[in-house]
Amino acid sequence: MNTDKSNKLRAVLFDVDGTLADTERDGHRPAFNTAFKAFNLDWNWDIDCYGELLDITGGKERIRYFIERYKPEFLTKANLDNWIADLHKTKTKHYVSLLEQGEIPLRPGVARLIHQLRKDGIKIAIATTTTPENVTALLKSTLGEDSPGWFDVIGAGDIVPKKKPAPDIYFWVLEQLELSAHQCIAIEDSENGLNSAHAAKIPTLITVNGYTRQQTFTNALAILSDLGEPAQPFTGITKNRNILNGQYIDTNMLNSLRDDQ
Ligand code: XBP
Ligand code: MG
Repeated sequence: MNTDKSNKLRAVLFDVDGTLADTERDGHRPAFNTAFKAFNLDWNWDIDCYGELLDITGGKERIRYFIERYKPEFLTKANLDNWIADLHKTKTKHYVSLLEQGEIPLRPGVARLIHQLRKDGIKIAIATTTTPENVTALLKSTLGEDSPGWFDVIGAGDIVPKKKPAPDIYFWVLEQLELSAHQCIAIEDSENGLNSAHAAKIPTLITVNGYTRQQTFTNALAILSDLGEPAQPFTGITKNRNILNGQYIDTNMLNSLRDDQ
């Protein structure tokens, strides 16, 4: 257990999907649809339908929920769990190859902030529900071949039994980092992600995207359009619903947002 009680920011814990990159609509969704075709299924998750399904975190869990809700005739299939796992493996293969083609860029400010945190000696970690191969492929295709090694901890997928909004993945990452929640900040894009980090008592900053803009985000340190760039400022409000002044998120602003909470 960590005994350093100082309030200095020691680590930033990044969510992946929707936070590092807008992966859901044009990445995961088409990869699921391609896998369905490969399995001779006439299922198609359109943009709106996928938005609803995003309430369920985890690809395998999302497929199971879809079956329970819309295709109950599949519930009697022999070895349903294995079949879902195979279908999901095919989806992962398609998703990774999409990333390898460089189809999905990082969101504004993400690369800049990661580089600055490394320069400032602040640890960086990943806390995500998605499959580990997906994280590595996204980092390599956007930040370069070595970039997965920049992260002090990568917590992903089935490494914990309960996915977000349960706090398990954040507890796991904190334990690996040997840090306490108050020494960290999490960056998330969704209410499920916020609830997960908040349940682990980690102060959390939100950058919204098309699928999550309407969510309420009670308990977030601040809600931003994105992390911003010097030439492309974010728009945002603080926890107390004050307009957040500033242009882009850097180490100083992360520290002051935590101090103001
Ligand atoms: C988002 C998720 C994931 C992805 C799909 O994770 O819930 O399930 O939609 O990835 P996060 P898999 O926002 O925590 O990064 O199919 O590999 O589960
Ligand atoms: Mg997310």
